[in-house]
This record gives sequence, C-alpha cells and structure tokens, in this order.
Amino acid sequence: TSFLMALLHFISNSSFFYKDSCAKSRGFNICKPLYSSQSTSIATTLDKSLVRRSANYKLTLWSFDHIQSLSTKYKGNDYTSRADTLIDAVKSMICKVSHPFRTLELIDDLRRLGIAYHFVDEINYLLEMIYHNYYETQDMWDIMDLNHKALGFRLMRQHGYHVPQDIFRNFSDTTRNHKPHLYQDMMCTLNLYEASYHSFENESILDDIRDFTSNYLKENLEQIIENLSSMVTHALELPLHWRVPRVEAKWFIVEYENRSGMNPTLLELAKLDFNIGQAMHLEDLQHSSRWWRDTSWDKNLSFARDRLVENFLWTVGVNYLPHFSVERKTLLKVNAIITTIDDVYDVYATLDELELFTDIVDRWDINLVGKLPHYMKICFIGFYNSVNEMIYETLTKTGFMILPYLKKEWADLCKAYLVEARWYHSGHTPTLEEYLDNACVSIAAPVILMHLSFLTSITSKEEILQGIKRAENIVRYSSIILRLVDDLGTSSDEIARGDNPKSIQCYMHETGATETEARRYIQKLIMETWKKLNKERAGANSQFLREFSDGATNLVRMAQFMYGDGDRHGRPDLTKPHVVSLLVNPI
Ligand code: LA6
Ligand code: MN
Ligand code: MN
Ligand code: MN
Ligand code: MN
Repeated sequence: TSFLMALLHFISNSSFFYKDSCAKSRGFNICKPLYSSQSTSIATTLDKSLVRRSANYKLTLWSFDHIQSLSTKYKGNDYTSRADTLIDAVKSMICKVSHPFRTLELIDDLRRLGIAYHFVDEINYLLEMIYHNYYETQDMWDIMDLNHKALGFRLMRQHGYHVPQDIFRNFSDTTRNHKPHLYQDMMCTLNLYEASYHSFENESILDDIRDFTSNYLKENLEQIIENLSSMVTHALELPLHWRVPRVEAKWFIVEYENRSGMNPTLLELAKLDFNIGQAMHLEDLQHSSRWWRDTSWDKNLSFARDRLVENFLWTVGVNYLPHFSVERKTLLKVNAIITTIDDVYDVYATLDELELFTDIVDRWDINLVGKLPHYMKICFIGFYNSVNEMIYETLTKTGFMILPYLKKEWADLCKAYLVEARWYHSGHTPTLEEYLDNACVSIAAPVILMHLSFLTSITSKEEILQGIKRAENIVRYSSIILRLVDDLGTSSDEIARGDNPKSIQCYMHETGATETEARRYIQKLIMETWKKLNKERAGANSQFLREFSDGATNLVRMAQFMYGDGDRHGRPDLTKPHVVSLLVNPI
C-alpha cells in the first residue's frame, strides 16, 4: 500500500496528466531522498521512495580553493596615490573646457569609463550651468545643433533635470527637410537613439525617434565608418541606458583607447581605477566565499544551484563603487539565499514541506524547525541566522530595528513561491495579469530592494522609512522588468524540467498567441515598464531616492545582462568569460 500511496501522491502532485502544451515536455528525474528517519519531521509520514525532481544544474566552476587562490597586484598605496594624482589632473582639465558641447562629451566619456563618481561636484556644477544656459529656455532649442541637443537631453534626464520631449518637436521636419545632414552624421543618429530610451509614457516624439533611428542605424550599418561601427553595433544590441555601468566600463575603456583624439590621462585613470576596484571586488568575493563555505549549503543542499560567483557578480552590477564593499557582501548573502530557496520551492521540496516552510518563515519562529525535514532545517536555520545577523548589524550601527521590514518581505517571497508551487501541482495556468501580480514578488526584487533600503548612505530611520514609502513604484516597476526579463531567459528550461507556467506561457494560454508573438509582447511590456521607471527616476528628489533608484535600475540592467542571451545565472559556463573579464583579469 505504501508504494501505491506514493504513486498516487506522485501522480496527483505532478500534474502528469493534464493536457496543455507544456505537460508533454515536463521531465522528471528521480533523486534519492536526502532524509530517512527524522522522528519529528513530516518526512516519516511520506513514503521513503518519495520522488523528487532535479533540475540537473551544472556544478559551479568556482571552487573555494580556486577563488582563494586568485590574486591581483593592484592593491596598496602606489596605485591609489597614482590614481589620486590623475584625478587631480582630470579635475583641473574638466574646468578648463570652455565649449559646452565638449563639456557634455567629456561628461559622457567620464560616465562610460566608470570614473564619473570621482567628479560628482564638478559634473553637477557644469550641468547646472549648461542647463540654465541652453536647455531651460525654449528660445535656445531651435538654434541648437541636433547632436548637441540629443546628447544634452540624455545627460540632463540622467541627472534628474526636467527637459521635455518638445525639445525635439522639429524632429520630423528635420528628418524630412534636412535628411542629408542627419544621414551623414551617424554620431547624431546614435545620440538620438540613446536619448530616446530616456522617454516616459506617451512621449510619441521620442517613440518616433527610437523607431526611426534604430531602423536607420540597422539599415546603414555597412556604410558606417570603421571606428563608429562597433559603437553602433553595441548600441543596437542594447541601448546605453539599459547597460550595467561596470560591464559597460570594461567594454568602453577598450573602445575609448582606439578612438582618435582620446585623452591619455583619462584613459590611464580609467584603467587604473578599474583595476583597483577589481582588486577590492576580489577581496569581497573571497570574504563571501568563506561565508558560503561555512553555510555548507553546497554539500547539504546539493540539489540547489551553487552560484556564489554569479550571485556576487549581481552585487557588483548593482554598485561597483569602493565604499559599497560591506553592502556588496550583505547583498551577496541575500542573493545566495534567494537562489537556494527558489530551488527548494521550484525543484526539490514536496508541497506539504513547502506549506510548513512558508509558515515557519512567516512566523519567524526557530522553535518550529523540529517539524521540518533535515535539509529544510539546514536551509531555514542558515537563512534565519544570516538575516538575523544583518538585522543585528544595523541595530548596533544605527539603532534601527529592521526585523519587521525584512521578515515581512521574506515571508511575502515565500508565500509567492508557494502560490507558484500550488499552481504547478494543480496544473493551473493563470492569466498574465494574475501571474504577474504574484510573479513580481516571486522574482525576489522586493526582498533585495528592501535590504538595499538599509544599505544606502542614509542612516536616519525617519528618512529611510519615508524613502521606502516613496519608492514603492520604483520597486514595482523594477520587479516587473526583472520578472519579464528572467522569464524570457529562463522559462524554456524551466518548463522542460517542470515548473509553473511563466509569463510567456500564460500569455499564450490566454490569447492563443504563438511563442514568438508572446515573446514580442513581453518585450513590448518591458519597454513600457522602463518608461514608467524612467518617470519615477526623474522624480527621485532626495539623496535616499537617488541612491535607491540607481541601485534598483542597476538591478534591472543586471537582469538584462544575465538573461539577455539565455540563462547566465543558471549556466556557469555562459557567465565564466564575463566573470573572468570583470572579476579576475585586470585591464
Ligand atoms: C533566478 O532563478 C533567480 F534565482 C532569481 C531569484 C532572480 C534574481 C536573483 C538574484 C538577484 P529562476 P524563478 C540572485 O529563473 O523561479 O529559477 O523565479 O527564478 O523564475
Ligand atoms: Mn526557479
Ligand atoms: Mn521560482
Ligand atoms: Mn516554481
Ligand atoms: Mn526563471
């Protein structure tokens, strides 16, 4: 009878028989159960030959010993004092540039090279001046050169200045009447293209500009002169606004080096600063890898993804600056815990176990762990201790008790995971709207961003709480994009191994669309949600909101980086070249 019971359990839990297009491809792999005779656990009530799924994830490519053995010479005073000298040289150079357009170009280069953070005051001062002289009053717009206008518009919006799309109101006339000018000036077209990604909802002029310039650049790629063609190809792949600053810096430094008229001081500083930063990231990673080893999760929860290095890369994407070192190490833990618990829910646990686990997280009650199977004890206590440690750190540093905020977000995440597990087990395919309501929580961005709220430079409890309240839309829009981008990159594998339907499948089920049509629709949703996020970013008028929205935006960009060509988070072989380039090899 016990075998029959197990079989029935398997059949009823696996949605093996329900007829949708996904059911056929749902694969099951039988794993040995990890536990056998826990007297207090529910495991004893289940049959010993319990069937568990496996995702067959690839092993990590980064062993503890390998990570600890990595080294770089860019540590110590020789390098930092050389960098300081170069920073001073650049500071005096910035202030000597007299032509406003050259100034804008210089600011753009500093940003792309990843070194603008050294010159915050200078850049703010210069933009303020240029804004008042050229962008604030409509009289100036019509006499401004289009390329100048496009670059300035982008930089102004990036820095929170109000510049309306009307600045381009003559765009269609320009294209109609002055085609030769626009056609010859590829740089101008490129700048217009990049500017258009800073649009808000219902800015049809900018939509037109994006359509026109992207088509134009695609059609004329062959005619573009050598040193601009790599820039254009790169931009068409993904616009600058959607790119991870740290990843972009590594790419752009090489690009800049080959540019005619490049500034050697800027180049030297950019390279040196990248390498010094990388040395610091490597130390952070080595520290984090000791924590990861001590959790023993790689051994005790071996069904889950061991993605220490990939999870660390996310934190560098969110903020690569030197002062963010402690915060990166905290976020690394958050990411590693999420990645593991997600696999507990999606792959390994039974529904009964998940109901229990979710309840214990919701109650935040260590006394209840006795009810959990062994592997879940390891998971819960490891998770509980790490988060409590973060709470303790904040409590002792700032006196702010953040337990209620973190506890709620983690419980909400587990509840959203549970909803998906129930959908999976019952074979339910929700509508896209029903799916997204839950999925923008299950993507874990709200948890990550709640942690981030306590990791900005702001330490006043009142300011943080007010900021959190005002950042609700930023969290919502970032979460939606993250979810949609993750689904585009991971759902094919997920459906094949057995998982709840993701946005693409929900949309197909709801509308009868083909997969190609569904993917195109999701891309459109991503674009529309970016516009909403842009609007929220433009309204970020406090230090907290600026830091927070930059972190949230970088998280979104990082998702586009990780899932843009497949599942770099799940497939270490796809990510390895980037890890080597960003974290291991100096320039
Ligand atoms: C992606 O896995 C994953 F682990 C996430 C939770 C995305 C964000 C994670 C960070 C920043 P998967 P699912 C570490 O695609 O099951 O399995 O929600 O997530 O689709
Ligand atoms: Mn998953
Ligand atoms: Mn999941
Ligand atoms: Mn799932
Ligand atoms: Mn996924």
